[in-house]
Amino acid sequence: MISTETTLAGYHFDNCFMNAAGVYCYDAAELNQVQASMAGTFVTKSATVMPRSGNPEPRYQPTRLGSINSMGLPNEGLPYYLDYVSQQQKAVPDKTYFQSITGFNIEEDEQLLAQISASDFKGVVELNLSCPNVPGKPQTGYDFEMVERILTRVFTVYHGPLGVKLPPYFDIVHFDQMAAILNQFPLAFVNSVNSIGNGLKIDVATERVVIKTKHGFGGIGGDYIKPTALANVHAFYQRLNPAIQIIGTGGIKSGQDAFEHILCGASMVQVGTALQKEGPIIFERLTRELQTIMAQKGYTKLSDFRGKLQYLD
Ligand code: RRO
Repeated sequence: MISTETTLAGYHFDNCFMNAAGVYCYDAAELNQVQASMAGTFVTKSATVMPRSGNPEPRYQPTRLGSINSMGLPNEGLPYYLDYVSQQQKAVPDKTYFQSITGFNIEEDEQLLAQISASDFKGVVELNLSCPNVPGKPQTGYDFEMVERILTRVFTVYHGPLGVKLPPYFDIVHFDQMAAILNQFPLAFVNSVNSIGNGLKIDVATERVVIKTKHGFGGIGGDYIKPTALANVHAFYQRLNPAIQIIGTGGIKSGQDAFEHILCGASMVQVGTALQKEGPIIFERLTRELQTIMAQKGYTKLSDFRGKLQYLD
């Protein structure tokens, strides 16, 4: 028997595959489809204090090698998702769910966490520090002092399992500096990576950009970002306290991609661009493909190879 089950934040999940925040998680209709699929659980769209309609369309475009998006945080507001998760907790009580949140400042983060504490939410919080698409708002994860300030406040007011969704980093010194900050806190996990911010996709026939907001600049996902995602997963796996687990996100469209993320240290893997393209049925194929690779290598569980990436020296 080859198992793709995993444990994160002390919770058990039958399957290590789940959606990435932003994909198939805007409302109950989408979340129901992930819930009904082979995914081990779901994460909601990043919720803000107030509902948001997001940026004008076009705001998502698949490309040959992945995707570009400038969604601009469209979401139904935190109470909507807390209600939905509460219903699921009652309907399927043996599963644990992820609530993604993002405030526009520390006070809003605190407000969101107070609402979660006051609710019957029993799952895992993913604090998104890396939305690239709100005009005038930089990606928090690139402001190292701000990350430290936010986490200091977050862990003063919130005591449930919580992790952070990070932007990709591109420099060894940045991995060192960010890991040193993260290691000061009782984080349940770090999720690497969000989309690579502010790429540009051009349609040559019309000589135009394909996304409306910010003159076409948007977050890049899919094949383009897998090497960067693997580097971030492994860099944090090498540097973080072992108690801080890693969720691997970025460029997963096959069982082999997931295998690579897990080999780099991921305990759970999230699927964004490929899920958007294929729909939640993708989790069947991904699970089967990962099991096939594990069988070929004689592995029966993720811990047989998780984090065991080999070096050439
Ligand atoms: O909604 C978005 O534009 C968005 C978000 Br919040 C995010 O974290 N990552 C992304 O690629 N798009």
